Amino acid sequence: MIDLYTAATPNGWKASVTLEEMGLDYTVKAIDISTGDQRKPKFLKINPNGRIPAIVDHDLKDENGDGFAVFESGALMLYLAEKTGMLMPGDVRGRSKVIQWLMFQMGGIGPMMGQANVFYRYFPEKIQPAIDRYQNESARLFGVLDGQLAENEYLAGDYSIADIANWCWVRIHAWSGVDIEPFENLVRWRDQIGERPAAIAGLNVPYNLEERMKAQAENEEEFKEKARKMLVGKGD
Ligand SMILES: N[C@@H](CCC(=O)N[C@@H](CS)C(=O)NCC(=O)O)C(=O)O
Repeated sequence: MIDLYTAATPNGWKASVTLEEMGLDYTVKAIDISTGDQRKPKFLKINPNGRIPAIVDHDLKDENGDGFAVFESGALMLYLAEKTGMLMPGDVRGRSKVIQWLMFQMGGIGPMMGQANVFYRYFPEKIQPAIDRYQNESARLFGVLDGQLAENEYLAGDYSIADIANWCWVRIHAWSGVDIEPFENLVRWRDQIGERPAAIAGLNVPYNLEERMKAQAENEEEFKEKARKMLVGKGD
């Protein structure tokens, strides 16, 4: 059995969509990143970096006899792919291609869109050159994905963890203030993956963010205020 420590964010969905695609049994441990659960000592033992997602796989023991913990979403996805033999080919060339597009998300799409979110949505001051820098770089990276998807149904051979990783971020492009309509192949791929039952199920973990926001009438300002506090490590 696997414990998944997560929140309703793109990095969290990368883990839950992967687990859903693999049909693995897992227990959701919701971490409230707006109130600082991720900085509590108990969680820091699982992820010393104090970020979600992380898993503890109780089927494999660490050197102390506890369940094996994995943090960093990309490492977590690779671990699960290796554990199950799913969503990543076994041959050296195919495996390398998946890892390349996974690293593209980890080192490019994630950080650039993440900073676009910070400067476009959450930061109290509007620093236009910073907004432009991160939005333009995100758009440039979308162009790279679009080019790859013009020639290929998925990013690296068959549907893989590389698609899941990039998709979980690309789908929130509007939150980063970056349009994807000019990238028709990217739109096709975004919509295609969005119809997969496992993708739909994974987005409901730990809860459906859009429905929660509507139900709680949590307006954008409150959400942004929570994110601002989180940025300075001051969630209540
Ligand atoms: N490189 C990390 C990034 C994880 C990350 O930044 N997670 C965010 C949510 S998407 C988080 O935990 N934020 C809490 C905080 O900033 O304190 C990964 O891919 O797992």
